Amino acid sequence: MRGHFITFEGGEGAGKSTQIKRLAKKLEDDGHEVVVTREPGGTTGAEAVRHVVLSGAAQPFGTELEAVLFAAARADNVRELIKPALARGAIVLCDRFMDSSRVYQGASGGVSSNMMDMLERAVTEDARPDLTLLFDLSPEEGLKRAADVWKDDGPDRYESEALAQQHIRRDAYLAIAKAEPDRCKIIDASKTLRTVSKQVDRVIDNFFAAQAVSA
Ligand code: Z5A
Repeated sequence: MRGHFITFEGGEGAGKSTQIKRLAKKLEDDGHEVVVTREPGGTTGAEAVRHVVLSGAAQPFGTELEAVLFAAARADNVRELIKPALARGAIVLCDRFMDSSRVYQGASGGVSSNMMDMLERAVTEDARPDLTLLFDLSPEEGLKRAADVWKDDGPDRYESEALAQQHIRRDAYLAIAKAEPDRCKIIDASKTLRTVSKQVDRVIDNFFAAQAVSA
């Protein structure tokens, strides 16, 4: 038995966490086992790596090393949390996954596609997302929303980068969605909370309907 692996991607402040929380409750109310996780993080080891990469402590060692650290955190999350949950038949909702590495370390970080492909294959070989919701929002609006939740902590290593970098990431996400239209569905995250929720529910309903047909 295999469950369903659904990832949520997008730039800063796009509304992923808000929608994951809402959707998890809805699916649980419908009787599903739901496992929510995030990247970098999700397990004790991966949360430790999260602190290192998001504080900027690894930045002086270069983007290649950061890519390796994100991959190491992902390997732990996949092995300890995601694969066991999928094997039980659970629905796994993951806040960021492999596309974040493609976009942040690859497209905007300048790590070679050879190295990114190698890391992705090594870590996600038998745990590929069945569905990815891409929350598309202008970086200007996303950073405005994210700033509301920074409070005293301030921006992290990626949020503090120049707006031009954030535009490169948005374009890279849209290119991934174009290249993999079966897996990736674009959500217009600029809409109201209510409208975004409706878009998310429609994508999820279509996904489960398609799964039921192919079962
Ligand atoms: N990273 C990487 O470089 N490589 C990798 O492989 C991975 C990650 C996995 C993790 O950040 C960072 O790690 C990330 C990339 C890098 N870069 N950054 N920054 P994180 O986990 O700390 O944060 P995030 O993933 O960027 O999430 P976020 O900024 O918290 O955004 P969000 O989860 O998409 O949004 P939210 O928290 O749900 O909403 C933000 C605010 O907007 C909040 O006040 C909401 O109430 C509000 N909101 C939500 N929806 C709406 C709508 N529709 N209208 C108006 N306001 C809204």
